[in-house]
Amino acid sequence: MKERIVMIGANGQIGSELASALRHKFGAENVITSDIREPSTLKKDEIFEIINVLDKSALKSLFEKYKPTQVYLLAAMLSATAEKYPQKAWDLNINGLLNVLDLALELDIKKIFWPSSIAVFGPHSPKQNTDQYCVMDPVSIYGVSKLAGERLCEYYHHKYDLDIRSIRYPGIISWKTAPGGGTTDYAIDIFIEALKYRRYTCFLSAHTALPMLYMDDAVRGTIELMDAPAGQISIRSSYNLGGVSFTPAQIAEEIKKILPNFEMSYVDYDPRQAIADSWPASIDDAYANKDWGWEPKFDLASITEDMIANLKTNV
Ligand code: AKB
Repeated sequence: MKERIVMIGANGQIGSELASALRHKFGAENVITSDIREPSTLKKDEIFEIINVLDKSALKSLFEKYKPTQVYLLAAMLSATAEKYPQKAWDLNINGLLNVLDLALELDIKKIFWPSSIAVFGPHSPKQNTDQYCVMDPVSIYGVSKLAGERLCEYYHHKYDLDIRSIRYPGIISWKTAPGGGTTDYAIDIFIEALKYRRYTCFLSAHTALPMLYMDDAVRGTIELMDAPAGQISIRSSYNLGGVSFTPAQIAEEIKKILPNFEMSYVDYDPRQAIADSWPASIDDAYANKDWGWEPKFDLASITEDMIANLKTNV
């Protein structure tokens, strides 16, 4: 079957890189990107539409116009911004998802991708190698909305047989597109400031370990999950996906190997610390490995080398 993809929230960190990979795989004419604003660049053969996922009738017209076989819903408010606007975060993260799920049933859209997050875990979840199935008591509104979203995904799969697939993304590190409003954003900011000023003041404390993933791995993993035969997908809430795990102190040490005069300092207090403290330090992704062969390729050293090599020419 010829695939046609509509991506919602395509201007964000993951969307912009995933969209180019999907255009490469399926052809630019078969990937329609959308967001609430025009993207900063758009090539001649790329199709883009302005859409707000909360406007259900506009969303319906978009789906009727392009008749997608797959929808990637990436519009979301991330953890730190969501704490400032909890109602808006809930509205976007949950009602946006419900609009897509309902329209998928109504218009017979076959496959959906929706991103969850490590934010679904909480203070009573195991900290190290956090299991796919364990206590989940998120304390951030972002985590609460992602956990509720996971339950909706599983419900729509079991009740209506919707082929919905999802990944609990850790912090995603990339050099092409900046993230916005996340707790893990320091792991990108640090490279930009290291190259510009040779110093960085981190908003998380030196020994806060968090799970992270390089964008190349995140894009490849997402496409591998979407390509896997439906029979191999045993999890319809969202898959744990591991990459690397490190602290601000460890990434600073790695940067110093390439930029020896780099200096790191830490703020006394930042509200994002409480969010980070409630999240896992590392993730057990055995199900993703068993079900669809997931293996990350980038470690901290190769991430650091690649980030610096690519940012050097842009910063
Ligand atoms: C955030 O920090 O909010 C995101 C996430 C881990 O989902 N990067």
